[in-house]
Amino acid sequence: MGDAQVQRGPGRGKFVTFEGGEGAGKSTQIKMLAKRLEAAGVRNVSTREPGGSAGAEIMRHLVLSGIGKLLGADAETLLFAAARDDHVRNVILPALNQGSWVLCDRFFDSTRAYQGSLGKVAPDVLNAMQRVTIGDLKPDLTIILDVPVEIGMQRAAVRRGSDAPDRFESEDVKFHQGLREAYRKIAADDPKRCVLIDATVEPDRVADAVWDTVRMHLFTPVTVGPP
Ligand code: T5A
Repeated sequence: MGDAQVQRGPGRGKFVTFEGGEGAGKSTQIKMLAKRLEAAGVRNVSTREPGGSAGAEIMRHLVLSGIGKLLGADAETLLFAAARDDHVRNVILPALNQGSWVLCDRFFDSTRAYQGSLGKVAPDVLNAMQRVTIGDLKPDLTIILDVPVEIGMQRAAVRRGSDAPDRFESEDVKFHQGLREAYRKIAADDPKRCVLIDATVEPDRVADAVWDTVRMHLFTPVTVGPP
């Protein structure tokens, strides 16, 4: 993240990340949460990984083209890390430091699940990449949308229509099952930051669960003083 600094204190925006397998409904829920925050007077920016900044969007085309599969999991991790570095420096930190909330579709938990658990990249490599790209920038809240593999893959297929499946969509059912388990473990290992939400129900009901979670975790309660 170069010279970019994480500011602390009440003026800083909240950083919320959305995670889950393919077709879990992350983009859908980010749009719905952004509207609710807007209505509540909370300035917010929606972004995504890989991508979200000019440099990282170029990297997005590269990684989703499948080149990482040819290079191997360690090199693929470096590509995601390079994209994240650009994104954090140019989009996420400036927005948070200006007091805006940031809603991000995937972040470092995706690297831990896809490249770590599934790609078998060693934890010390992941930790080193994390130190370089995000330093001590951690999400204030991570919402993990949980759906059975068949439902997620079916939704992803409907969304892409006649386009070819990308690098990870074309992996087999066993891969996607492993992914679901990896996310469940991430949620269990860090219960203060991560909340697992059942995303099999219709979008409005998932959005209600997301909103309750956001309010409970991130809205400062109004303290009523003595009369
Ligand atoms: N990756 C990424 C890594 O390997 N390492 C990393 O470090 C990072 C950052 C990114 C790929 O890169 C990998 C992970 C990914 O494979 P992507 O194109 O950004 O690829 O794709 P995804 O993040 O997987 O997102 P998707 O677009 O596949 O899924 P979403 O955003 O979870 O789902 P969404 O909202 O687009 O919904 C999909 C469809 O389902 C419907 C929607 O209308 C849409 O048609 N839908 C629902 N239908 C019924 N009920 C609901 N509750 C629904 N919610 C949504």
